[in-house]
Amino acid sequence: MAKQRKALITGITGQDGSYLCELLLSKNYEIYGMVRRASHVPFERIKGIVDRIHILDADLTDQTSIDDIVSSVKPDEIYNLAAQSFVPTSWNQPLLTGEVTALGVTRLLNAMRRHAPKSRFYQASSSEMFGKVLEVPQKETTPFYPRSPYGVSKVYGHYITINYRESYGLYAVSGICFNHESPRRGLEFVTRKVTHGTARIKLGLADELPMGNLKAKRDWGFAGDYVEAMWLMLQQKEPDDYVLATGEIHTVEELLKTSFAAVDLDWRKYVRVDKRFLRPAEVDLLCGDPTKAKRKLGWKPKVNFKQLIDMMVESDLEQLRKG
Ligand code: NDP
Ligand code: GDR
Repeated sequence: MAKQRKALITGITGQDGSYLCELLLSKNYEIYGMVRRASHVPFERIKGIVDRIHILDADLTDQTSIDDIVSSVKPDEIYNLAAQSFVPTSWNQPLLTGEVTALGVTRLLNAMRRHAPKSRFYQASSSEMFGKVLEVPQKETTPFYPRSPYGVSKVYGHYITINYRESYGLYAVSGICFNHESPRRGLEFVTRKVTHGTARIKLGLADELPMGNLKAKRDWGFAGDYVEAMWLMLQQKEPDDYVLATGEIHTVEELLKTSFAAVDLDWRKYVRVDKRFLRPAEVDLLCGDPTKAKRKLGWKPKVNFKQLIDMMVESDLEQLRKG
């Protein structure tokens, strides 16, 4: 019988961590989830599976704790999904964002180089690196022009991953992921804010939804599809970086229209623009070209935009009805 493979997932309590964990459990991996200390139990997204995995305390800002877990587990695969991932917060906390989202990658790569050099490493890079885009659609070779401290930190994480691959011969790769969403998306991100807001209005729990830039265009997919590509990227013969995207774009306005239409409401009656949600520097348009991932990994997203938003509205209605 084949040896059970061990995966270390940072950010396991986040949206992607929870889907990836379910996927790897279905493939019979032994899962080690890195969790930072909190004053509350942060297992909401993994509550159904937490008994089937090992939880390890560490923080991406603390090299000692990372060294300890990598040297004790010696994982076959490491997925670095942890980050300060909310773009607006990165202007309020630029140094923390740099410590976690940028330098945290180097800390983990250092631990892998020292204690598990045969491991395979996935870095969660982001379409935010393209920022003020220099080409449409964006592909692996498109130059970066980040527009926020978050985007700048992700560019660092991206290049340090390539640098450790080239300097030390590690199997270390980056998935340049475009926005991916789900019913488990944090409430502050635009899709979940809209679907949760729609459900609250439908159920009479709110009567308006304050929003930021309605003209922004994004390439939105389903998180469950994207974690499959992350896994596939670590199963290849040669380490390489890939754009993960749907190739289809929608405006925030279209998102509002689709979400409110799912409950037979007209979004225009409830939405108002509130300057508090505008950003110091905006990313106007992101549209990914997933051709390389399709060709080399055989990956393509299965859930389309309308199915995704319908799924999220349905889930928010159900959760709010339960109270
Ligand atoms: P989430 O914000 O849902 O999850 C982030 C995770 O990082 C949480 O588990 C959080 O823990 C953890 N974390 C934050 N700070 C630290 C720290 N100092 N030490 C250890 N863990 C920490 O993000 P997503 O799941 O949406 O995204 C996963 C990754 O992919 C992130 O790196 C994100 O930047 C990147 N990405 C996401 C995209 C998307 O559309 N979702 C697109 C492109 C890239 P806690 O629960 O304690 O807060
Ligand atoms: P983004 O996601 O910044 O692309 O980063 P977010 O959902 O926050 O914003 C998408 C676009 O919607 C516009 N917008 C609003 N956004 C929020 N959050 N709230 C609003 O009220 C609102 N109104 C309009 C924004 O201006 C923006 O243009 C996400 C994160 O998951 C990152 O970690 C990841 O790297 C990128 O996606 C790819």
